Amino acid sequence: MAIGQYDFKMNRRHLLRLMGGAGVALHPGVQAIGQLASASSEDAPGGVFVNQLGYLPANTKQATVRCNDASDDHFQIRSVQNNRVVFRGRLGGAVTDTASGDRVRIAEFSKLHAAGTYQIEAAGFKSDALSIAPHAYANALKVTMRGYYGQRCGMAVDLGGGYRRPACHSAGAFHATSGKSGPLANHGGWHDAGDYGRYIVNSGISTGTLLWAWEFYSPLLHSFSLDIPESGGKTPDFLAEVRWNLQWMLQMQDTDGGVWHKQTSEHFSAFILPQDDKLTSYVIGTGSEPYKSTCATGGFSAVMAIAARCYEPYDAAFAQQCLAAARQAWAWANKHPDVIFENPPGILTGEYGDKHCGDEVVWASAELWRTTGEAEFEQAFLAKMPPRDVALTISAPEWADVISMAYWAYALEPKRGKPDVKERIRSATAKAAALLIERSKDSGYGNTLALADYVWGSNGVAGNQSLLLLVADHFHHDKTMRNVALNNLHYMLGRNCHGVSWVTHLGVRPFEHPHHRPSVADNIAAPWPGLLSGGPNSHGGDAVANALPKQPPMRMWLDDERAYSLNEIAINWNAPLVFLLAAANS
Ligand code: G3I
Ligand code: 9MR
Ligand code: ZN
Repeated sequence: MAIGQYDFKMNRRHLLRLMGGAGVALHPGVQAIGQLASASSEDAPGGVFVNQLGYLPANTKQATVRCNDASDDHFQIRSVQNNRVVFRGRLGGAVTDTASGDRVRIAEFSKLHAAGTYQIEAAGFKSDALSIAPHAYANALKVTMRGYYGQRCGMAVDLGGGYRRPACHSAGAFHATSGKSGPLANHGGWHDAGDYGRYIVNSGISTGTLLWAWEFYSPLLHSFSLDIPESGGKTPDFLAEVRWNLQWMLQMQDTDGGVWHKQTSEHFSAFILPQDDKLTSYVIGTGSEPYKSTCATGGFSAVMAIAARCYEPYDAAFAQQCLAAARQAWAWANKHPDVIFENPPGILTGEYGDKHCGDEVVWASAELWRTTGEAEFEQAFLAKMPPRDVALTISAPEWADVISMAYWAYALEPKRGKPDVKERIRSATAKAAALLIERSKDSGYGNTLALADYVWGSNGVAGNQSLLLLVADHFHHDKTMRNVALNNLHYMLGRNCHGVSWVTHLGVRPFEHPHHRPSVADNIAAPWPGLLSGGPNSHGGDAVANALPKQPPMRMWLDDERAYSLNEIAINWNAPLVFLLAAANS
């Protein structure tokens, strides 16, 4: 069946739409609590919404009950094993949740600590089976990290369960816009998202976040088995997976130290499997001197500096190579502080057109200082701190803005550095965390998103807000910060107005139709595992999203593989999720 340009797997919802003909309202396409969720929040079916993977015994636990105001004030929790009621509580008052438009009440059951499988009964509804278990998220961490293995370019991949494919994109070349010419062997990396491009700016934040997870949660991740081809080697699995991408990033550095912005075909491929995509994978530059971009080079430098620390104990030669690359990139970025990348004529793939590269370069200075202790890097960092009479603002990082990672890198250094500067960063982080904690309290579904945060990739925004909270917890040892960070995990895994788990293969009602070429083009009904949907986006961005009737922002999502501004997956959205899951397992 051809929809638009591409063939998509037939699914029931597409069929319904086609039968209804053009102009039929698109329904949020995921089953909520046994019924089809309807298009408007007023007639959305009620239900009890929880993290479908359950909760950790010691952490806060809340469910959202969507119900009418007249409902019984009391809720109870019954053990599935013996049918006994083990917990009784009173629902919070009914409130209208602005983000979803839903009338909701909160069921608070943090005091239920005993491991087991339960069902919440509230307002005439029953929740899904709900587990409380110390290892509730162990599998999720493995599945989401293996999601990266599934994204590997340039080698055969086998995730098990039939999710396997041969090597892809072996035909590489320098595009004329790169200032070089000729063929190029494929050097690995991860496909960015639902497309097969590889983009340095986005690789930078993704890889940096994963390496930070390694540094924060090292004892856990050190012994963490991923079942990847490198398993059993000297390098721990987690670092081995990340190295696959670093290896590609290293090849994107020119001999002058600058780093090309991306490696993609000239336009997006059709919805075919990676090995069937025969478009040349070009190293693409700005089209004129100096061809490389500052944002790419700055982010690259930061990541290579982190890598030099992480790989030192396992492969000193590789660590040295990363450090040398970081230094060269740093020098190039200082020589060329504002080369912005825009897609040159004829290039139609993702732009990642970050207009401000100062933050990437400051991040590089902080990471290089952390790794080497050299004064030049510290001075460069300190020179970019806002003056004392200007407030220091910490915000959740995103692909176009990594300044907070720069500040945190400095404050995270345990031995060296200026105590007053570190204190300033720590207290600005606490302030930002406090704001997120307030938002979570105000949210009917417990997340930390402001209404303005429902943009393309809002689930990534939620993940990065959790990252902020976890960094704040690291600085201040505040349980609330960690609990609220976990609230976004609960939101992503089912406690949301769609009653959906936004990670493929996780929970009882995971989304099924990511904008992800391998998932659409293979012969398996379920998508590739461990991938986070971009999530609700109230601004549109593709034809399907643009045709959605306007609703409150959390409702602006659809489980539709055509809707890339709502339901694509991307390496920079999975990364903070892995970080959060590593925290949850530590
Ligand atoms: O930050 C602004 C916000 O201030 C404003 O209120 C809001 C209103 O539209 O927009 C916000 O910016 C949005 C930005 O994402 C947020 O990060 C832009 O509108 C939106 O267009 C932009 O979307 C980006 C998208 O590419 C289009 O350029 C996504 O961040 C980015 O994740 C996505 O990346 C694509 C790659 O290009 C190609 N590969 C797939 C990948 C994922 O979809
Ligand atoms: O598949 C592409 C996806 O990875 C990108 O995020 C998105 C925005 O750049 O574009 C998708 O490709 C679409 C293209 O932009 C327009 N024609 C249809 C393509 C596939 O749906
Ligand atoms: Zn590939």
